[in-house]
Amino acid sequence: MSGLFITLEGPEGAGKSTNRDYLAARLSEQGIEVLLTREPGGTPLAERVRELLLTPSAEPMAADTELLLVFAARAQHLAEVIRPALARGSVVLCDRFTDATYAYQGGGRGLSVERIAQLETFVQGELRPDLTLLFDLPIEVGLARAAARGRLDRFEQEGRSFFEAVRQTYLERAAQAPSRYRILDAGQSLVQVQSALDALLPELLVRCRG
Ligand code: T5A
Repeated sequence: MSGLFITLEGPEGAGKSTNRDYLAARLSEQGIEVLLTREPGGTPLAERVRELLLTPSAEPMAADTELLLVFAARAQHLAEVIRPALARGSVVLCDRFTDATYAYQGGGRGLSVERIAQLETFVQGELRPDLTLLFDLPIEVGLARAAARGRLDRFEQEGRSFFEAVRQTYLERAAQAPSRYRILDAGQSLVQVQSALDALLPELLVRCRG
């Protein structure tokens, strides 16, 4: 594969989608072919799985069901979108990927890291993100941003301890593999976050032109 796989991660309301679009515009201006996508989702079938995962339901979803649905959607997304784009040499900017599974299903739900790692290898083989931008911010700031948009999805209805575990897991993973992660302070104003992204741009352009 010759493209570059960049993921954006972080707790709820961290600004991943907003900044994914901003970064895509900056890279496109420089003549880089960028593919924007997201998880769960990214294909029609995977978007249907996303609906199952995000829509609140009277029937509680078992944590293992949640984990398997996340990876089922990912398998489709990889086959249909991510692997072909990387093979074409595109830069793929993906709003959440498997770090979110470690953070939400591992940290938040308390599922075994070993089991997640087994599924990761089963579904992805050796494919891992080349670079991950972690948008970190205090839980209450992100939840307030999410709440300001209106109705909360199934994950956003979780309690504070769930999101603290999510945030902590992200930070621990970033500390374990610092060469893959760039941590941005997403609690700042949007202008400040985007100026931090601008500061990363020269490095990103070098890697995109690889
Ligand atoms: N999930 C996902 C799993 O459990 N396991 C997995 O493996 C995967 C892949 C997906 C859910 O699925 C879970 C995690 C999630 O709960 P989602 O909608 O993709 O849901 O993720 P959310 O985090 O819920 O998406 P949000 O849209 O809430 O957050 P974003 O994308 O981080 O934030 P964004 O850009 O939409 O911004 C939110 C609001 O804040 C404003 C924006 O304008 C917007 O209104 N904003 C700022 N305001 C002030 N200052 C800033 N710096 C701002 N940045 C953005």
